[in-house]
Amino acid sequence: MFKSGRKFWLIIVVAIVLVAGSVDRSLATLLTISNPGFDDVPLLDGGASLSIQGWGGTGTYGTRNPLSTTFDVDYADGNVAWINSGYVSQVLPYNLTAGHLYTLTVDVGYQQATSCSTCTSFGYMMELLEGGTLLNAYSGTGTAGQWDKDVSLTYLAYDSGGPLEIRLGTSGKRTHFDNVRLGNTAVPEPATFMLLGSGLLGLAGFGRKRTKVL
Ligand SMILES: [Ca+2]
Ligand SMILES: [Ca+2]
Repeated sequence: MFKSGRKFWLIIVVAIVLVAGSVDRSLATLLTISNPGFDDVPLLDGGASLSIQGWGGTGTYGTRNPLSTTFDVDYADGNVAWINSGYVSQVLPYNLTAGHLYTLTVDVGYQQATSCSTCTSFGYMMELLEGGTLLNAYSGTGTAGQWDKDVSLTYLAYDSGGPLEIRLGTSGKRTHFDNVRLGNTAVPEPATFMLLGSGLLGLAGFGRKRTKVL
């Protein structure tokens, strides 16, 4: 009796873990960002413009197609965003949703000292906002000539809110960003687990009753 009870509980736990796992995987998506790789407007190699399609901002910023000698290794991902003393931002067509985990990921690069002798400050920041309110921020330090790939921050939403916004900025000169991604994963809440558990218990109770009658 005790043995079969333990087995029953083990089955419930495994079922919950399996269902929760599949829910988590099926709801993990990348949210659509306008011009996330800054390649909407084609530029010649070495070319630059003082605007970024789909993005607003402060300070001086624009789109750039780096020359092969701009970074230590020839940059292979087309255009990038560049910013001097300010930030670029984009409000997304998605509202903050309770129970979702958001992961903001970008690549950050600084050109070689030989191509910019006055580029001596390598601090940058990335922020995730909701309705103009900061949710989470990350401040990092880059290296001349290098790209830091997949720099990320996360935010787990306990409450729903207004439209999500991404900000990428710097107090320095010629900070480059590329490949902006915002992942969105629905996280099963403890309440979901409890509902699921009680549902399974109800089924179990029903099954036991029938067994008794038979
Ligand atoms: Ca790009
Ligand atoms: Ca190039």
